[in-house]
Amino acid sequence: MDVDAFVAASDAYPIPTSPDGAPIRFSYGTAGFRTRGDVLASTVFRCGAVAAVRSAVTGRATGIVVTASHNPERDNGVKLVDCDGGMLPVAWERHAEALANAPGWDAMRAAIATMRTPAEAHLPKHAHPPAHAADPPPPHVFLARDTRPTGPALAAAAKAGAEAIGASVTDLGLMTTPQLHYVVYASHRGWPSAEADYFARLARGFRRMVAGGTNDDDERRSIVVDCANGVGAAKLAALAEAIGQSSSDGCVLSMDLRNVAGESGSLNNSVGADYVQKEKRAPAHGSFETLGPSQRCVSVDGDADRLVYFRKKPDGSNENSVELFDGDKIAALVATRVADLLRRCAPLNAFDHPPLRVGVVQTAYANGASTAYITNVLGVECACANTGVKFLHPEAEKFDVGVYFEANGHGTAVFSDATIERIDAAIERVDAGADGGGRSSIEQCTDAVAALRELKAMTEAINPAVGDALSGILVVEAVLLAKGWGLTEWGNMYADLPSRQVKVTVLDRSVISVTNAERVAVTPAGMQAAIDQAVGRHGAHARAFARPSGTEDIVRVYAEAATEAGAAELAREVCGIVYDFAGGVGDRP
Ligand code: 16G
Ligand code: MG
Repeated sequence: MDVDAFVAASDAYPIPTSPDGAPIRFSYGTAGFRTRGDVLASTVFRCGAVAAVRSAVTGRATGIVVTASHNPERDNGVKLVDCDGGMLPVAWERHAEALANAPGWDAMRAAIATMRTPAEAHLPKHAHPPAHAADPPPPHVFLARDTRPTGPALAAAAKAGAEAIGASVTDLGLMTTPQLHYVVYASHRGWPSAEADYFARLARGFRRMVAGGTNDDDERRSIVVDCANGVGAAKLAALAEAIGQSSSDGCVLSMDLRNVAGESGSLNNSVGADYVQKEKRAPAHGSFETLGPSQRCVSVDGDADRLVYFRKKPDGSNENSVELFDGDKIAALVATRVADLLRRCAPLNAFDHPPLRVGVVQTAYANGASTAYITNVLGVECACANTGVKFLHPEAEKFDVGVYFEANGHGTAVFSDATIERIDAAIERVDAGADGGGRSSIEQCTDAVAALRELKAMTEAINPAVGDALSGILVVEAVLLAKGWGLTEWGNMYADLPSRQVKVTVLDRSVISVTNAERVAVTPAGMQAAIDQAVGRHGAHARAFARPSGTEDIVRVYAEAATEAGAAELAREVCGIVYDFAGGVGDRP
C-alpha cells in the first residue's frame, strides 16, 4: 500500500466547499454516499482507496459502483462491494466516512491506519480462504458505473484513488449494481465472472426452471418492462438475447423494453421502480396507459437492483393507478415455490436429516397481510430486520434457504452453500439411478426428481450475492410459468391491507431512536405510547411506526389499517404525533 502516494494524489481532488466556505460534509447513507454528482469527485476518489484497502485487508478483490440508484439524474453516488460480493461491513462505513471527510494528509493517513488494524478487519463470515494466504495477492478492485452524465469522470476518480494507493483496477464500464456484486462474488469463488458468463448462467437457470412448465398461452409469456431510462435497459436486452440463445424451441419469454432512451434528464424521471411503488401509478412515460389490465408489467430502478410488478387496475377507475405486486408479493411467490418444491422432493428423503429451514425476511414496511400469509398459510418462518440490504441479507443467511425482500423491491433468495451441496448430492444420487424413497410410487419419484431439478435451477437463476432486478424478473416469470399462473392467481395469494407511507420534516431526526426492527420508537419519551394509542383506536388490523430515514433528512411514517380511510387517518395522526414529540418543522400535518 502506498499511502504517501495516495495522500499526495488527493490534492488533485480537493474537498468542495459550500457557499459559506466550509468544506461540504459527506455522510455514508443506508447504502453508500449519495448526493449531487458535481461535488462527489473527492469522495469517490477516496472511496477508490477504501475499496483498495479493503481488498488488501481481506486478501481478495472488492468492488465499487458509481451510481445514485433511483435518485434524479443530477445526483450520483458510490456503493462499495465487499470481497464476498456482499455489502461493505457496517463497521467500515465510519472508516469510509472518516476518509471522505479527512481535512488533510495526516487525517487521511490516520483513517487508513484505522482500517488496517487487525481488530477492524471484520472478515466476511463465508470468506473462502485467500488463494495465496501466505503471500497475499496485490489489492484488486472491480469498478463499474451506471448511465449518469457525471459517471465517467467519477469512475475515473475512483480508479485514480485505488491505483494511487497501489491497487490494480478492472474497469467494467457500464453495469448494474447487482452485476458488479456478482462479479466480485464469482471471482471470490474462482468462477467465470464475465457478463456473458453471468447472463448464460441466469438464462440456463431460467430455461431449466420452466422446463416442465404448463403454460403455453403467448400473452402470459410477454412482459412490458419499464427500465427507468437506466443502465438496466441495455443489460436486459443482452439478457433477453442470452435467453433466446439458450432456447432450442423459440423464446419462452418476450420482453417489451420501455424507457430505454436515456435522454438527458429522463433517468428515474416519473418512471422506474421507486416511482411506481411509492406513487402506486404506472410510469408517466413509455405509453403504459395504453396497456390493458391483463398485461404484466415490471419496473426496475436506475441501477436495476430492485423491481416491482404492476398492472392497470382492472376496474379502470383512474387511468394511471395500478395494482402493485411489490417486494412482499414477490417474496411470497418465491417462498411458495420453494416450499412447494421441497414438499414435492419428500419421496427422495434428501432434505429430512436435518430438515431444511426455510425462512422469509421482511422489514417493518412489509404489509401485514403478507406476513400473515407467509406465517399462517404457507407455514414458513418470518423474520423482521432493519431497513437496508446490509441488514436483511445476513438475516436471510441464518436460514438454509432465506428469501428476503423489502416492500420496495430489493431482495433475493439465499441458498446456503451447505444447502446447494445437499441439492447437488441428491441430483447425483438420482442420476446414478438410486431412487431414494423406498415406499414411493414411480410417479411420486418422477415428480420429486422434477422438483429437485427445478430447485437447482432456481439457485442458478437467482443472483446469490444481492437483490438483482434482472434475475428477479427471470425467477418471477419462471415461477409464474411453471405454476401456470397469471397476475390474477398471483394477486389472489392475499389482499394487501390499505397502507400509507408519508414523510415528516423535523429539526433533527436523530432525536428519534428505534428498536425491535424499527417498529418501536425508544425516544423521544412518550412518542411510542402516543402512537400505540392512535393505533389502538383504528381496529384489529391497524399498525403504524415512525423511523428516521437513512437516506434523506426526514422521518418516515408508515400506517396500515383495514380500510383506505383508516390507513390515511392513522398516518395523519401519527405524523401529528411525530411533529409534536420530535420537533416538527413547518405546518403541523
Ligand atoms: C437504501 C437501501 C434500501 C432501503 C432504503 C431505505 C440498499 C442497497 N438500499 O436505498 O434497501 O430500503 O435505503 O431508505 O440497501 P430510507 O432509510 O431513506 O427509508
Ligand atoms: Mg437501486
